Amino acid sequence: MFSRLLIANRGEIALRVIRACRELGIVSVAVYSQADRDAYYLTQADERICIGPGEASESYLNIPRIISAAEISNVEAIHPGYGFLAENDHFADICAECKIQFVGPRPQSMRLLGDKVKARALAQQAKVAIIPGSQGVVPDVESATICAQEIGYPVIIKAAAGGGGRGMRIVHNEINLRSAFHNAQSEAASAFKNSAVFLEKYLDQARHVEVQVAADNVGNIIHLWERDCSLQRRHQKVIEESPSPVISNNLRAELCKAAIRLIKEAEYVNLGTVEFLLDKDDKYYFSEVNTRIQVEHPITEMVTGIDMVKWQLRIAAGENINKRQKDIHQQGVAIECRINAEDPENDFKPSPGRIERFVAPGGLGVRLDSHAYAGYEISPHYDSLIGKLIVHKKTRAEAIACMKRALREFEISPIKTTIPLCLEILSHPQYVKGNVDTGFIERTW
Ligand code: MV4
Repeated sequence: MFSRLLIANRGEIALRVIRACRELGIVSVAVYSQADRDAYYLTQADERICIGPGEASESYLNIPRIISAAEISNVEAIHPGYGFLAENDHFADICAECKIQFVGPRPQSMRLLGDKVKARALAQQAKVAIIPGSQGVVPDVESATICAQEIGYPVIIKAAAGGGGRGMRIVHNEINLRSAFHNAQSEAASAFKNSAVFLEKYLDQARHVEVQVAADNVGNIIHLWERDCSLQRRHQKVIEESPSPVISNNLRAELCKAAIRLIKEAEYVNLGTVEFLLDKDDKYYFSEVNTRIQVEHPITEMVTGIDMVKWQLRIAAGENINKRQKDIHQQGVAIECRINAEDPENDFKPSPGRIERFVAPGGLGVRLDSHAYAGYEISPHYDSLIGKLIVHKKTRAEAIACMKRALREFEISPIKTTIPLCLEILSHPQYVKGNVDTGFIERTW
C-alpha cells in the first residue's frame, strides 16, 4: 500500500478520502485554494499545501500546480476525487510520466470511455444493448437528417466528448434539426474543444439506473449492484437510492451482467459505474461509463458494507480483490439526499455565504458526509454541495421515514438549502410508489 497520497480535490470528497487514508495508515496530503484556507478537511489531513487562488482554473484544475504539490510532498499517488481532474486522461498521462500512481483507471480506458461514440461501439462489441442511433459521429446536417428519418423523431443530439447531460439537444421534428445540430456542434466545440456529435432515439421519461463495478489488475471483476438515480434536476442528481425500487430481480441480474461484460471488454481496472437508461417498457440501454468515484457512492457502501474508497486505493496500489461475487449482497435500503446551498424558492440559485448555525442529524442508520460546520463560509467559486445525508434501514418505508426525520433535525441557517425540496419529494405519493423518472422534479416543481 502507498505510504503517502495527495488528494487533488476539496470539500466532502477530500474529507472522505482523508478518512480512508487514516484508517489505512496512509499519510494524506491535502491541497487547497486561498478560498478554502479555513476548510475543515485541511484540519484532518496530515499535511496541506496551498496551490493558488480561488478560481478552479488556478488551483484544483491546474495540472502544473497539482503535480508540483505532489513532487514537493513526495507522494506516491494522487486521488482525484470527482469533478475537477477526475476524468481528465491528459492529467492521468502526466501522473504516469511523473511516476505518480493515479488512483483510477488507466489513461487509455479514460480516453476510450470518455468518447461516447467509442463507448457505444464498445458496448455493441460486448453485446450490451445501445439506444438506436447513428453509426458513429454525424458529420453534417444532411447526414443528420437522413439518420433522424431512419431512427424516427424525437431524437437527441449528444456531444461525443460530453456526458453527464452536458451538450445535449432534444429534437422533435425535421424543422428544428438544422439549428439544433449547429448549436450542438458549436456548444460541443467550446465546452469540450471537440465539435463531434452523434444521434440517438430520444427516450421519453427514462429512468436512470447505474451499476457499480470494480476490477483489479489480474482480471477479477465484480459488481456492487445498482443505484437508482432517476431523481435529477438539470442533470444534477438530487436523491439516489439502492436498490432500485422498481426493477425485478431478473432485470437487476441482467443489468449487472451487462455491466461486467462491458468492463471486461474495455479491460478496465479500478472502480467504475456503468449507466443505463430504462424505457417505459423496462427495456434497458447502455448510456455511459463514469470512470471516477461518484458523489452517490455511500448508498452502495451502506447496502454492501464495502468501503469503496479503500478498494480504489488498494486496487491502485496493485492489490487484488479478495471478495467473491457470491459474498456481496444488497442488505436493506439506502437513500442519499444531496444538500446544496441553493434556493428552491428562487429557481435554485446558488446561495453562498456563511453558515451561522449547523446542527447535524444523527441516530441509528444515519450517515452525514459533509465538510461544513457552524462558521463555515460556502464559497461562490465551487459547486454548492454542503453535504450528503445518507440513511440505511431494513425496508424502503423505514428508510424514507428515517430520512424525513433526519432532514427535519438538520439545521443549516441562514443560507438557503435544498432540505425543503428533499422533504417535499420524500412525501410525494409518486416518489413513495417509486414511480418517478428523470423528468419528475422539473414537471412537479
Ligand atoms: C438520454 C435520454 C433520453 N434518450 N438519451 C443524461 C445524462 C446522460 N448520462 C444521458 N442522459 C440522457 N440521455 C436518450 N437517447 C435522457 C437522458 C437524461 C435526461 C435528458 C433530458 C433531461 C434530463 C435528463 C435526466 C437524466 C437523463
